[in-house]
Amino acid sequence: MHIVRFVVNGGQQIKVGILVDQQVIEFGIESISELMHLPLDELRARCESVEGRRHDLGMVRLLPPVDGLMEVWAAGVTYKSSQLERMRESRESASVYDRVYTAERPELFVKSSAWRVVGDGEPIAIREDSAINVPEPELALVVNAHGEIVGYSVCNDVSSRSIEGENPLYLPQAKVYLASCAVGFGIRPLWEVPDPRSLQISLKIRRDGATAWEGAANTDGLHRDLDELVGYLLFANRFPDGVVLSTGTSLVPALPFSLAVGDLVEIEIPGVGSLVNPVVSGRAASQWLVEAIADVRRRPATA
Ligand code: DO4
Ligand code: MG
Repeated sequence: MHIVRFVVNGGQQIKVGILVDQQVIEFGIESISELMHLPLDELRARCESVEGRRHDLGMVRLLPPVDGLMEVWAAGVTYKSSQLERMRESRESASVYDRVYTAERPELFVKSSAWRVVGDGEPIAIREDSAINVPEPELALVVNAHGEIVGYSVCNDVSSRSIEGENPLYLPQAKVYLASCAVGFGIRPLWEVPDPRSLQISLKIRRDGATAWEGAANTDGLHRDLDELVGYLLFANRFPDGVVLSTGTSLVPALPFSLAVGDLVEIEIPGVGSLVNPVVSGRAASQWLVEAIADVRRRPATA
């Protein structure tokens, strides 16, 4: 089962439901945020008793499961490979990555507000002023307004390695720009994921009909507890509509690999979900995100 946000094909009214066996069943509400107000046990009861209108999957368009006041945050340098690659790209600032990997306090940063999140099949962007750009496939935690992890999704923390590598203080520009954050097609509820610390994460980058890069990892390599990451995120903050916390990447293509326009980035976390996005460049190519705030039909055709 996945909790999904969707519109019926060609329609404008956003709905929320569950996706089971290629069918979407409506909850009778219009936002994921509303579900995030429920404590975990009530959310589960709601999901297990949903009886609304049904749609075949082919008759709906799935939207990213993030809305309202929800935000996407991300953790960094949570896997050894991420620490080592950051140290390689950043030369004289290498020690900051070394220190944060072993520090008690994790690195956490704001990745996106809800409206800026790209969904499955929609284009992600690389910056025109960045030479080296990578996808970062990550397990994302979905946390409700009460601070409970209620489910999981897939996040692509698309990043500029050259901008971050120049100076770590440029991290917000390397990480937070239009179409730099993609989230999978739905939320796999917590009660259906027996062990989130033993999930395969695979990444494939297709270019001109061939595989330009591929790799696989497992969340058992995550250096932090999930509750510890959520604990730090909530320590001095509140998320009245819930929050998505991406847990960091362990798949970083070695330098000087960079994403290119026309690439197709495929991420899969079996048991959680998948995310496929073509790559475009520049702000103009992602203007649809701004237009889609008022009209969901402005979202582009999906890959
Ligand atoms: O320190 C930079 C960010 C690292 C990151 O996003 C990751 O490890 O996934
Ligand atoms: Mg990341």
